[in-house]
Amino acid sequence: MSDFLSLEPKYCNYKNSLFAVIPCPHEATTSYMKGTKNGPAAILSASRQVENFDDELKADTARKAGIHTMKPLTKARLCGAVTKVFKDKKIPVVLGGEHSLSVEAVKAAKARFPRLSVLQLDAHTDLRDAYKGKKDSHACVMRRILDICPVVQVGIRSTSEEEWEFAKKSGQDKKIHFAEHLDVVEKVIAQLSDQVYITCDVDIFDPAVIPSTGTPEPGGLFWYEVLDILREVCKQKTVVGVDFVELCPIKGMVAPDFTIAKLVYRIMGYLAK
Ligand SMILES: [Mn+2]
Repeated sequence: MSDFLSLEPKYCNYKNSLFAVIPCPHEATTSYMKGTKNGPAAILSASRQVENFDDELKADTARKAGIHTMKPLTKARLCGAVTKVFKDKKIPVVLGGEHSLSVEAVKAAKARFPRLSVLQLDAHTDLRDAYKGKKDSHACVMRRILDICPVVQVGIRSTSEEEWEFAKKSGQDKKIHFAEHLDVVEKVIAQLSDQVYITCDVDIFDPAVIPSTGTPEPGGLFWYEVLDILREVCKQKTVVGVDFVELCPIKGMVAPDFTIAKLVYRIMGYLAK
């Protein structure tokens, strides 16, 4: 796998970099389209085509902050790796892989940042207690994360009766923001604590933008709508780590891979303020 942006050594050595990109090509419980294990490599490869000069921020984030790319690792090693990145005062940027891996990163974040909350960008609530007999399924990831810390959910347009009943009973329904209501940023900011971990399932985007995902849902967000949320959260909160999961590259279709690579770089720009 190539390094993010394939930077010159002085801008990507571990010691001087603010960002640690962690590829985690985990895939075990995907339920519809397969191939998210190829997500990290596709994002890294596409990142080589991203301009280092950010057109929104008018800055070269890589030179300003440094971006180190780690060797790909398994889900079992993710919590330990993220813990070390926090200890070294860096921001982990995890590239998946299926969504279930986020639990490991959030565990590490909660240990370091006790007031942690999670912002989930996703088409699906992922609040099932178990799916196909598995509690660690990608369809249950936010239920597992709710056991660790509060969660605010944005871009949602698919949930099951079981999940909705659970959400109503637990009060989580107030923190579920459906995709049809876009004017939610202020509410989201108010519901998050000051220390935030962002987990971004790429199916937050409309399938017109990102068809390359395991469980696509119509009615998703577009580029500037996703940026508007991320920009404001990064401005008003201490974002301690992020992940981008569930990209399922389609051979010969590079636009979605490039879109996520550019999104990863943009959020680094927001955080390198
Ligand atoms: Mn999803």
